[in-house]
Amino acid sequence: MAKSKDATAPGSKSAPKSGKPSASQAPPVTRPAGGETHQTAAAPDDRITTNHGVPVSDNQNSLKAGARGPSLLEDFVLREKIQHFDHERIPERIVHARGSAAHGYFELTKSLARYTRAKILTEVGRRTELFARFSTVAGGAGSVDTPRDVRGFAVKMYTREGNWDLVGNNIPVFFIQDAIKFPDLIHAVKMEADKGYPQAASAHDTFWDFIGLMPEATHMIMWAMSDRAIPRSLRMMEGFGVNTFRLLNDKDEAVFVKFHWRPKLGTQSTGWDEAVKIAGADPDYHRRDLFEAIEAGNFPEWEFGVQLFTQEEADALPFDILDATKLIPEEVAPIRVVGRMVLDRNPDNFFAETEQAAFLPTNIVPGIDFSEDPLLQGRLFSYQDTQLSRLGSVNFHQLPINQAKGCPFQNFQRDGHMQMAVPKGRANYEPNSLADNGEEGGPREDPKGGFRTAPVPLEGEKVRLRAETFADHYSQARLFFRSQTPIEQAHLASALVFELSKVAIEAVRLRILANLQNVDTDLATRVATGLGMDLPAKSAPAVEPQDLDLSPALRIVGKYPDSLMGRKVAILVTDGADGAVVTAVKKAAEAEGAAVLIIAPKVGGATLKGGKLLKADGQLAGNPSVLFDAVALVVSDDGCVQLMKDSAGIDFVHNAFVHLKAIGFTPEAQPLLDKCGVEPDAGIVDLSGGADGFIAPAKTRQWDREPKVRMLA
Ligand code: HDD
Repeated sequence: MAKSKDATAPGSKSAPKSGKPSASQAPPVTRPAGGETHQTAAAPDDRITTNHGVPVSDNQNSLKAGARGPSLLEDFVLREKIQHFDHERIPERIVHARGSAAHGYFELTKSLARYTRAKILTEVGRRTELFARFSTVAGGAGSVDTPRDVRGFAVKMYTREGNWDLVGNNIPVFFIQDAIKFPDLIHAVKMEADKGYPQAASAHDTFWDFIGLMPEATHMIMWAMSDRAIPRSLRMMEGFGVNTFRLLNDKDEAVFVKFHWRPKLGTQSTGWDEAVKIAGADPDYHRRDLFEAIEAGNFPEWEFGVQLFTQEEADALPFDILDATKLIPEEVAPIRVVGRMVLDRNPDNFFAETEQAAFLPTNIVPGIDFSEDPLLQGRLFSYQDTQLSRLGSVNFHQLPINQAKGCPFQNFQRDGHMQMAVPKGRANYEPNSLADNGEEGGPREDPKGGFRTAPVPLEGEKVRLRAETFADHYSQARLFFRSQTPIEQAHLASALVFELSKVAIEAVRLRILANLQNVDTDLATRVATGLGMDLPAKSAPAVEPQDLDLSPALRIVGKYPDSLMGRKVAILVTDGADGAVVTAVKKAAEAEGAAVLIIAPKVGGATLKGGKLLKADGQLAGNPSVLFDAVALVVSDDGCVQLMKDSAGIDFVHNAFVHLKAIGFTPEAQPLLDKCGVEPDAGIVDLSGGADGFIAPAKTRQWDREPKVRMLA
């Protein structure tokens, strides 16, 4: 059995039956019937070689002692290949393991020369190459794209003065105030230590146990339970530098700064039920969306903005700007848009670029400086350190994706694991006078142009203390909740109900309810009602929260752009459908910038009324409506009957309805709509009156429909 399998395996070579070639036998080079290889002889430039350059004659068969004999240790081709494969994986990131990235550029539109000497922020019109990676936080590298989670928003800008990495999130605040709590936070949110689950989910005991005992996390929890934590697309997320930084001008005068990225496509989200279903339908939903958009030439773009404020302005705020659990409302310090980021090129290789990219908050350029934020201070150690175990070498900065591409880099650091550079000469120390001897002396310090730290006066005792100014944990949580629209408040409350319903320890649920009352009594009551629990006594806050002026800028609902750019529309077509309606919907949606896909029960397509075949872009079962922003049902009477017998057809329509999407339909689809419980509203559009009426509701969600289809807290 084994013998005949060997002899006929594709690409295998025949060998003498005895397995012992005699001196008179020709080498086994002929291929038996059924064993042909698809390979043809390679030209010298195309041929496979070992890692050391030796051409490989056979990439299908290992070297054996006879055709059926054991493999030989001397087969360096086999050993090298298997050994390299065995070591293909490197440790995934301890957090933000699941990520997707793209290349692009930063372009400055307004100079900040008054505030900074950083060239990237003063040279208007110059384009700086960059690499941006977006990520979830809690899940492993192979987890899905759409859990409820914070998203990392990391941008590496290859400036002319070194790499500047802005390693932020899509939420402007953070869970904790001091870096010393970070390992605890991450242990609590990741898979529970004994069980190894849940993967990529905060809805479990240990996370909420930690949160209940850490009131400073409450503001971040408001964001994490909002729709911001279930983004529609990586292209539709805001980005924030989170920590406060400084800008430093030529005279070393400092001003505080917070960094912002604002997506051209607007900030858009999915619904929770939708996100859960997308996770099953397309675990790579965000990665695919980013890749396909760039491939199609729809380059994602963000405005780059700064909030600038002086020490005096910072002192006047009712919170501490060194506290990363606080934001500065745009209404208090407006965002000045001074540049843009465009992502216009997909990585060539996921591992070499996206996986090996090492973002470091310590990558900063002259004219920008850190603040004393204790979370940031800890980050300044952690990232460099984590790369050493992840990438395994102090020379990780030499990897192409991490290299300072905008300028040369040179110093007297030498050697180390995986050194790629070949420095010449003997100048490996400084100062040296070798130049006086006619030798290469190497680079020198640049007191004027080099990186300088803001001369911030500091004094005090060594203490393990948190400043009193960090003590108010609830005012901004309240500000966020109360600034939301009613629909967003209902989503936030419902998310809390969902997550806490997964918490088995009742005391943990009670503690969260006790804390939530410091945010808003109505919120706490709604969550308690949703949990079917009595509201416990309010917990005592360290500082009584204040009612701050609301910030409508914190909302998403009501701010979707008036366009279909970046959105996907599906036209579900059956045999016998009216081709003219398909064409009209496609044309109208594409005119507004949508990507339109034809979905049919069979991947080959549908035979339209009149006999013409319309090719499909996808088959119904593999393309549920959760993957689209709006759907049109262009069906025949018979086609409708078929769809009503198919759970994929029923789910397609039902989910589009309960996910608040616009549904265009030809009258033949009415029985299907009825079966799926679709009730008329502004988003349910009869296409017999033309396709135009479908476009406006396709640009948004039908928020008014939600109370009809979902019990919200
Ligand atoms: Fe972090 C990765 C963002 C606090 C320690 N972090 C990482 C990434 C992002 C952030 C986007 C992934 C970068 C990439 O795509 O490779 N982290 C943040 C933000 C924070 C924050 C916005 C709060 C303002 N992080 C934070 C703290 C610590 C870390 C307080 C530790 C003291 N973060 C890390 C890390 C990671 C990381 C362990 C894991 C992989 C890596 O760095 O490269 O060093």
